[in-house]
Amino acid sequence: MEGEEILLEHVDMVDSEIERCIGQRRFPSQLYNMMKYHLGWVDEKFKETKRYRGKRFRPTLCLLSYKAISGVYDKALPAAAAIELIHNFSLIHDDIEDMDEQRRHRPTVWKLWGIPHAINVGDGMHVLANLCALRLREVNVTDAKIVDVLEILNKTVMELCEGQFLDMEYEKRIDITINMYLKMISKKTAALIEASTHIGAILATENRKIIEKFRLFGHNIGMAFQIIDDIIGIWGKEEKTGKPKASDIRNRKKTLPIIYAMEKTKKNDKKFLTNVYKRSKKIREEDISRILEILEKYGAREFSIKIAKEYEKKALENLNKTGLENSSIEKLKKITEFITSRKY
Ligand code: GRG
Repeated sequence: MEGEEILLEHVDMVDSEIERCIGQRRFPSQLYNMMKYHLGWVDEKFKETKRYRGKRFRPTLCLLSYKAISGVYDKALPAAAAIELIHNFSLIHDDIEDMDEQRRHRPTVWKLWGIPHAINVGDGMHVLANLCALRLREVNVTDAKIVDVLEILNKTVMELCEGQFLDMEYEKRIDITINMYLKMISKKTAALIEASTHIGAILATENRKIIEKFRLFGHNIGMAFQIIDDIIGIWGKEEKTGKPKASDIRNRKKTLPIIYAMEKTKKNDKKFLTNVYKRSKKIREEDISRILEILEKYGAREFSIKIAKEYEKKALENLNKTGLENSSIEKLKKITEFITSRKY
């Protein structure tokens, strides 16, 4: 089974658990329908659909980390659902902050129902994540472990917030180094992926050494995941990403290929990049073409792939150091491979 199929195998399991949590709350139905829209369960008229769900990559990592140690999924399900809700609430807020009009090939929540509703839908989903995690009581997880899980989840949301802050601040600056970028993505993106494997392991074992290896496994895939996302944000195909071509250049995002090029370029190329990234008016098509040429000239894509591969290698090393060998470990390896070869 390939990485993508392994993710698909877990989508319904995660969504049923989220549904158990949301399903208990029905009024006002429009509020919950907007959440269901964002999760890809209904269309904008609130009619059922299943076409626009995300990859459910983080909860799958949580479930498989748990299963790799325990042999079953049961006790990890409420935590996996909570993690997916945190991811989705942060996307709703991110779309507002970036004024993005499309997500998963459809209009964003704020675009359809306005910013005030979207803020409320996102905040509600954030709280539901904690309520979902509290369902760990119903699968007989000890109170001490539930507190540990809630602490990790809430510290992780704080890291997301810090990472998002840095990302927005860096958009206004042209002196961002690769190290500053790596620190920012470790908070904005890797923290939640790290929490997924960490929590899966915490729920399954008391063995500190194994828990730590799973945490580091998640951290390293998280770093690779964001770097690949940066590559897709520049070179991804519109039909796969649902976003315009070179969308991160259009939005002047300081992603790894751009930061690398800013460090490496000389004379005219450097002057050009600095000028475009300093300006605030809309970026022109010819500027986008020239930036793409510069990135090509300095090997920015190859450099970024190399760094992502290094993180992938570290992720797999940590997984091997758990000393575990079973079908769930094999699936985690396949998902890791998928992350660095994905096109969307
Ligand atoms: C308001 C307390 C508070 C926190 C939120 C908005 C925010 C702070 C953080 C944003 C973090 C963010 C959106 C990071 C980007 C991570 C990323 C690469 C998302 C795409 O993930 P995929 O590809 O999405 O897994 P799918 O669609 O598959 O679910």
